[in-house]
Amino acid sequence: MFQKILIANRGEIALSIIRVCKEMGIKTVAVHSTADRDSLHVRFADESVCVGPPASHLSYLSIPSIIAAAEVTDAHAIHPGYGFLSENAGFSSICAEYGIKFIGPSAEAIRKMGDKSTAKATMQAAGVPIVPGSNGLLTSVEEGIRLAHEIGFPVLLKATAGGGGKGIKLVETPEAFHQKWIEARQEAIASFGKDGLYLEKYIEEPRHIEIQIVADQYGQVIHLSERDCSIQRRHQKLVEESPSPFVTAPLRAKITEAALKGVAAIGYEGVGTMEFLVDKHHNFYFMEMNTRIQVEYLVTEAVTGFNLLRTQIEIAAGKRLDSPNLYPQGHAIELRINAEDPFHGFRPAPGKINHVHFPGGLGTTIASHIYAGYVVPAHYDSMIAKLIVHAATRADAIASIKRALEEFVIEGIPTNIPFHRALVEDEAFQKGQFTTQYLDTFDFSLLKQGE
Ligand code: MV4
Repeated sequence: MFQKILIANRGEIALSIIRVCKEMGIKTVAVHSTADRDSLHVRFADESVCVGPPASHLSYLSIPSIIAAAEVTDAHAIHPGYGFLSENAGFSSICAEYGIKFIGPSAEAIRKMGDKSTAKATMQAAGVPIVPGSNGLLTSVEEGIRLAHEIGFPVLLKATAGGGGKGIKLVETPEAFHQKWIEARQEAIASFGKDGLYLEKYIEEPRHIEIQIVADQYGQVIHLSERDCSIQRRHQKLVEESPSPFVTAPLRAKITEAALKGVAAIGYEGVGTMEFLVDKHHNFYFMEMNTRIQVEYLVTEAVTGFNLLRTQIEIAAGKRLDSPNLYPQGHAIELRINAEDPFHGFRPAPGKINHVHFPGGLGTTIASHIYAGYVVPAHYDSMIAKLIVHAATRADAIASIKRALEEFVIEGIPTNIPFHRALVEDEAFQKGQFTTQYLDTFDFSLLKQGE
């Protein structure tokens, strides 16, 4: 087992990784920017290294600074958390060159899944259902138009280097195709420096269902069932739950089997997520694979009792998986609490937190790095806490989460808690009737100021 791990991240995920390391008897090194000097991850770790100024690209994304921090502290492994360098194939391979274990998959696996068109082709070859569309990249606008006619409009043009909602254009008519093609290519070059586009049939009002998988170094793969992450705003997830209120036992059996088959085909190591779109007829299609631990991992930990962060470290150290596939027990829901103002278009609202009170109670978990007096920096993601409840049934979980939201106090900066309070009162949410388009028609005037 590793004697010392460097955590190349900040916020609650850095804290959670440090906690797990302590329980495993592993020493920890925190890295931080100058903006995060007073952060809890710095205080909780055994050692810390300042890796640069506030801007992420000069600190948490600075590969030379982070490798140097690992070298000087003699850390033999790096946990990348989520975001930042977690899906950076170059970083994974540089770690390997320096004899530092990257806690995650190989550079090759990250690269293969990072190119969305390659990922799709790989999964199709493995027998995983994919959205009908082009076989690989489009080679001309004429080919695109011909194919779109075959598939039927509307279609989507997607940048192969995209993901998480960036670089996607909806094309509703043949007349609009040429213009959208030009826009999509320009955006792809500007955002990713890569112009490759592929075409897909547009799936209307789908659900976003993802399967948590875990693979060891010896080819063993298990799944930990699904999460429903359909409730998103501008491709930012706000609510995640397991099990999905939409997924039936037969659908669960098929989708988890497909996820396992796909992961087994790519020689994968570590935790990962297979994302699927599911239409109203229960047809499901592979969308992309995330090759990291995700923000919503606690939902799966709650319903399975499986320690994902600990397992990541054990697998990286060469331990064999000895768990069967795991299915949800009871129901878990997570709400992401962000420092943003829901009364002003959810604009980011960094600043000083004067007072906090976290909810508690059986089955109520808070994952957060904030405290009274903490200043939320403007330089990073606006997520400041996750509220997770676990109860016997979905109705019980909703009752707990309403109660927990009543207790929750954050003073000094606006947060999206008023949005969550309105959401949990919504009838469609309570009935589990929502798709990825749910928030497009949500009545935000129901939000109440104050409290
Ligand atoms: C789609 C789709 C409908 N049809 N692909 C958005 C994020 C990126 N990962 C893929 N996305 C979508 N791809 C086809 N063929 C609809 C979306 C989509 C979406 C997907 C998941 C969660 C929220 C979403 C919100 C809008 C659009």
